[in-house]
Amino acid sequence: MALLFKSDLDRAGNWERSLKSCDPDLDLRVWPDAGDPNDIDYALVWQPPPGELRTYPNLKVIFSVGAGIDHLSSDPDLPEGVPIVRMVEPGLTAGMGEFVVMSALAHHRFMLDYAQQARAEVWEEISQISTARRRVGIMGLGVLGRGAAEKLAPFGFPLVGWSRSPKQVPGVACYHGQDGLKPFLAGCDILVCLLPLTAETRGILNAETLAAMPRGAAVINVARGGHLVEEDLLAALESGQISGATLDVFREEPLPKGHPFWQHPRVVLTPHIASMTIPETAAKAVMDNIQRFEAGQPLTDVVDLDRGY
Ligand code: NDP
Ligand code: OXD
Repeated sequence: MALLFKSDLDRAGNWERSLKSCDPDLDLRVWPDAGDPNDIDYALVWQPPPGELRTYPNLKVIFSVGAGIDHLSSDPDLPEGVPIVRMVEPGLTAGMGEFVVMSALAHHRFMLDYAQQARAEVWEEISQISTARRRVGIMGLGVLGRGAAEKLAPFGFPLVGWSRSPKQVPGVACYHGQDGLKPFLAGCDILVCLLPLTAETRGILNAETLAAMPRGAAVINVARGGHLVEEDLLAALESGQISGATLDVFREEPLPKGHPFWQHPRVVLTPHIASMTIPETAAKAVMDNIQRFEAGQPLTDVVDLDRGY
């Protein structure tokens, strides 16, 4: 059984060590040294070159190093009939929860305003409001959205959520579908986007949806850059409809030099690091799934390519 591994983020070799510690006999091939393509049974990959996965004729399962699979589904030459498994592992969920809490608290406690004041050497208080008066909305109530809701709950923010199908999440007022979108947005003082990027969700953060939020709301996009119409956010920041944004993902990554977000006083940006797959915990999730598959049991976390996530 041979596993091909490809990620540009294994600078310390943690993945190799972690996979081997799950199964010391694992025949691990690290891309581009795949050896005989016929040997490869499984691939664990992040952003493989388009067409690459088709060159392994005996490939049984493709594992995504990330929770998102748009780096795979965008490949027009993906091998047909090979299941794709997205990453679900506790380290990734925990990291996202931390980032969302940090960002929500920063907007709640006016940190953008204080940063601007500090640059202008202004010493001025802004009245504090209770978290009970700051509603946080989470678009996408999947593994990461629900994980973020759990981490936000103890702070006392009223939580609302939006998903494709009806959901019941303890402590979260849940909306779903197109009909639920506007009522959901109307209750978001801080909006967190944790949707997968699909044909339905591309461009979902746009002039219309930003206008449907309460005036002065904040946006946290930790999903994909393709969810946000960047020009519409810039206009909404300009008009004051949106008071600030935390952006971790962008239409083009790395964010091009000279992009207006870089210097924008109402934008906090990070280089797609809201959360990271942690090799130690993720290797176990992948190897457990492979073991299940080899034992003839169903895989977990398989992507429905028709749905797009
Ligand atoms: P899941 O598949 O577990 O959850 C997706 C959620 O989105 C589900 O609740 C789903 O609804 C909802 N959804 C999908 N399509 C629609 C739609 N058209 N309308 C309304 N709701 C919809 O994904 P994860 O939580 O694991 O991950 C979410 C995304 O986070 C990833 O796809 C990735 O893009 C991003 N990500 C970003 C990272 C970063 O560092 N910036 C790190 C990791 C992930 P339903 O429940 O009804 O199916
Ligand atoms: C992911 C990511 O999808 O890191 O896991 O963006």
